Amino acid sequence: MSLPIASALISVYYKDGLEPLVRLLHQHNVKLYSTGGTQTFIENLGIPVTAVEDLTGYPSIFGGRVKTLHPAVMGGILYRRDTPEDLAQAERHRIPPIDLVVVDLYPFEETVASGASDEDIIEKIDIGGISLIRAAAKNYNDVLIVSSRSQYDGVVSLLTEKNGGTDLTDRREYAGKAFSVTSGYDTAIQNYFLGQSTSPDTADAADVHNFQQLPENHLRYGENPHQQARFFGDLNAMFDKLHGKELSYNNLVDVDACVGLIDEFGSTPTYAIIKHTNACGIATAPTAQEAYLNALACDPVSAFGGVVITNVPVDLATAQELNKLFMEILIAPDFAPEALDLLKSKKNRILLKRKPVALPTAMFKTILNGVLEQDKDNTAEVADQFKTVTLKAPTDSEVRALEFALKVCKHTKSNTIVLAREGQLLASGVGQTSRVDALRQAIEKAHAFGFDLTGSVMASDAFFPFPDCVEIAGQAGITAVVQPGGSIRDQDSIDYCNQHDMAMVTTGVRHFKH
Ligand code: 93A
Repeated sequence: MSLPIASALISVYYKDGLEPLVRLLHQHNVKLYSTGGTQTFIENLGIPVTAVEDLTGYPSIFGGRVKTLHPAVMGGILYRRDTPEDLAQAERHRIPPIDLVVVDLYPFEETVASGASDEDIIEKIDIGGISLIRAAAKNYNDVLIVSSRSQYDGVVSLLTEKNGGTDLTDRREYAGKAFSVTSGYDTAIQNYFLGQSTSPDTADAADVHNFQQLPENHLRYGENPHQQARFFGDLNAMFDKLHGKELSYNNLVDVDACVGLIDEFGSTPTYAIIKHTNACGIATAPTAQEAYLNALACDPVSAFGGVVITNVPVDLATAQELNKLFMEILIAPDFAPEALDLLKSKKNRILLKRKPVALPTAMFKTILNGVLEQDKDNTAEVADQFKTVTLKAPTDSEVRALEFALKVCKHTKSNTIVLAREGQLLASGVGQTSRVDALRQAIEKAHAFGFDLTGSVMASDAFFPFPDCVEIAGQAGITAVVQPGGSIRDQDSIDYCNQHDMAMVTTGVRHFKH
């Protein structure tokens, strides 16, 4: 049965995004109580609100350290509405009920990350807000707790759907989220005291370790329609969606692959086309249009229905070419207005404008009865780290092609072989159980799309246990190779290269990706 809300206490640090919730509560005649800054915000909306001081009969003291910590507040949240003794005590002590608590805590982690002084950081340890959250979550039987600003939209939808009330299951769900907020908050404080706070360069990246604290997005389904799925994260912080439908689970996975790949390429105009997380085309060129056309040329068949990303604003000339492709998503740092108008002509095409946001440095995967965590693979070896192991050194152009191929290789599923020339992917073999198969697949694909591999280069994600790969590569006309090295039979591959006028460099760094 839906329980109506008659009164609410709102105490939030960041006020943005709060307005729709306050207006909705006002529409439902909810009596509002609030703390200083939040009270001013609500008053400025022209909505009546009672100061918490008027509820407690006590001023905010000690520079705001004690403002809601009072029996009238905690009691109003905690008393059991179905227990006669509690009802009698509430009446005797004139404690009115509080049916909804909305809190957005002091931004502790953000303050640490900003490099603030110890004194300022300590002041940002929220005491009253945490207590409000815990109290309201404990009494979820009677009270709804909204424990973070990331929940405003969700709660507005819920209250709209249920005509201003909530069911017990809703309140229990929000109580669960509340305890994950408070435990995440305390973990951040604990880390600070243990000297393990986030480093400044990842300061504004989402803390994925407490992922349940991040905004929760329901997805229509998971990897397949029979799988349910959610995404925890703030997509709005990362992208402005300029056009198109909701992103699906697979879209998100491909968008992530796109972002990881394009970030390897700095600011030289680059276009990449991704299918099932692997690049089926990528190119860098002096102009954006050329980069896109060269990327598309790699494998125009796979590009159909792909996800496209670029590191430069989309201009009209490139948009005219892009518009010919059926693609799911296009991601760019910006769009020229005429380009945007043109690209919007396809109803379902998703257009994302990417914002500069620091990304988490850790990655997770559930396996067996636990979770694997590892650092992201964030090195890509460049010319300085290449060690020439053959008699012949690669030419300058081959070095640039090897750098390019290696970056793509790092973002392609293992086992992989990437074939490229300067600024253009020619073909790759992806996700094969043998590296020889990956190479054969790549050669076959390159030929199928009309590329002559003479003078092209090859990158391998891991070392060659036998010389078979360089033999096949040499026969296909490939002249330079980059690989980690480290096989006990490295010399066999090197010998073959020396006998066939090929250059090989090693990096000492393996790039498996599964
Ligand atoms: O300093 S506190 O720990 N003491 C309190 O009693 C208290 N009550 C609410 N901080 C407290 N809050 C926090 O104040 C809330 O969690 C929220 O972040 C902030 C809202 O203050 P204002 O409405 O004045 O902007």
